[in-house]
Amino acid sequence: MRALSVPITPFPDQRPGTSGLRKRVAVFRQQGYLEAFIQSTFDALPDAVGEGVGGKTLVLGGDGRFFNTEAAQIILRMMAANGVARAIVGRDGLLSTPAASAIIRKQQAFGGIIMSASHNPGGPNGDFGIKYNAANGGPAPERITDAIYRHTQHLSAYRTIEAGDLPLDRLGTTPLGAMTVEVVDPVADYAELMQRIFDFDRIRDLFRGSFHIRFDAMHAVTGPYARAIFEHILGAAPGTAVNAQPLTDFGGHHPDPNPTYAADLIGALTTAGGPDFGAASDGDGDRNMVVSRQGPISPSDSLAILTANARHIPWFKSGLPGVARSMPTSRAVDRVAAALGIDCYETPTGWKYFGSLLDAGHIALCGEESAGTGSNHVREKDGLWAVLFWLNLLAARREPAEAIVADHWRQYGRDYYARHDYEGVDADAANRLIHRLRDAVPGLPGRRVGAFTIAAADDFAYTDPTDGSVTVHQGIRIVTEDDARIVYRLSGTGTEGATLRVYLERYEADESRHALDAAVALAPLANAAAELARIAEMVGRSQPSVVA
Ligand code: G16
Repeated sequence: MRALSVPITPFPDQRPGTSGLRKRVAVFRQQGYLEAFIQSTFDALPDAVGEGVGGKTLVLGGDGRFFNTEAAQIILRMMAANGVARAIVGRDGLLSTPAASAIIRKQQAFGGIIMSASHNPGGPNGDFGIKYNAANGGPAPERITDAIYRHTQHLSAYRTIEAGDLPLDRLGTTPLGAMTVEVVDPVADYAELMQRIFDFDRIRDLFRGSFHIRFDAMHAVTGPYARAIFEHILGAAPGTAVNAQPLTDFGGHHPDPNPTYAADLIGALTTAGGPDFGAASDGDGDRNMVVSRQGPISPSDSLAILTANARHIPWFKSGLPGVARSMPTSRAVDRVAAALGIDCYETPTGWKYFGSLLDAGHIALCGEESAGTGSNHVREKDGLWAVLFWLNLLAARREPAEAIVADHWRQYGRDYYARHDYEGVDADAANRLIHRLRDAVPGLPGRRVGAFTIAAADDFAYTDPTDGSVTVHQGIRIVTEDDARIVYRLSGTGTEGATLRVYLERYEADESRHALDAAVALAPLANAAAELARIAEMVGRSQPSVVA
């Protein structure tokens, strides 16, 4: 097979964000666009980690969205041309993000390439994305993503080989040039890992009774995983996994498990005679939503409840060294960590910040408000793992999920929480709003806004305790005298304009006030947040586009 070096002009817009590079499919399909990013990644690794991909094993898989299989073939040819010795690929080019992380770790691979734009819509008019995961199985740290970006700016050619497409629908090993391509079952290693973490016998017992769950795979990558694990291994009723066939356009839906896009699931749970427990995962299987018969359990509460109940899980039977949450996630887990006498770390948004704490053994459990929960079993957040954690908990406590939530609030108090997103706003206007707040920070303490008096304000900066690296400008934090909190930050994952996120939380110790609607409980704070940032005036929106 002939090796080729194809000349190329750089694409200046290839800066990887929170989760790699995400763009419209049409952008990725421009001549040489995908290739430029992949070649830059390969070229950047010697600078960033001291070694290149030559002679190494790499893992490849994606969430099955439009362009997934085409991209897999392009990437495999480029891996072969760049001297990779062995490529491990999920059948049909599929691997959930946590399963890719698990395989990288199990096979001690050098790294992996994940083709996904996570929860963003798919199809020819949707989004595509690429991210590089390092040898620990986690998202590339900044020293790698910065090096990739530098290389994208002056790349002049990419390397590939002349070869036809490989049959990725068949398990087995095929040579591609001097490289070996191993097509593996995307579910097998992951399912085996889950059985080492949770008490599957206990969960099987639960399903033998009258207990029913509904898992919505949203036509994304977790369908085959959910069928295999819930229905075949754990004995849940056939049909437990709905929308379980991965589709390239996710059935025209938005594969984002939140109350807006998973409204059907919430409807089913809150209707008399419906299932006892519900859950959903996103495009690439790393996010989770869990739903009791009283509606969705907020990701921040879920993290706190899992931390408080970790002792029920075999994997955590010797306790937790510490936990972590991203800064905008509610402080519910902090209260549990304090009661358990363990450390609680507050990190910037982005799973990679948890990775170094997990690698160093400082924490074993972590999560974020954006529907991500995970542990030291892989280095990505893990949707199905979170659902299994809840099932193991329900099986151990033999109480309904809503009772476990109410009991938690009784013990620790309730942190009312909501996120208001202003999507697709003008990027310059959104940046001006954040800069204005940043400049105002020193003068905010003591100032009144609506019914609140500001006690403290800062622009969140983080020092990684493992290597001392400092990350600045991670969001404006405002804490009021009665300990309510407002956070403003711009999303790092959108593909159109900017998304302003406003995070609201208020603590309520009084049990008789735990059953309020979160929107009602947070309305005065939401008004204060809009007023303080002058949102309507600065970005021209009087209402958020999504309330999560
Ligand atoms: C990614 C990151 C998460 C982050 C989320 C939202 O998740 O891995 O750590 O919380 O984006 O980020 P932002 O608020 O900047 O949009 P995913 O599921 O999109 O890969």
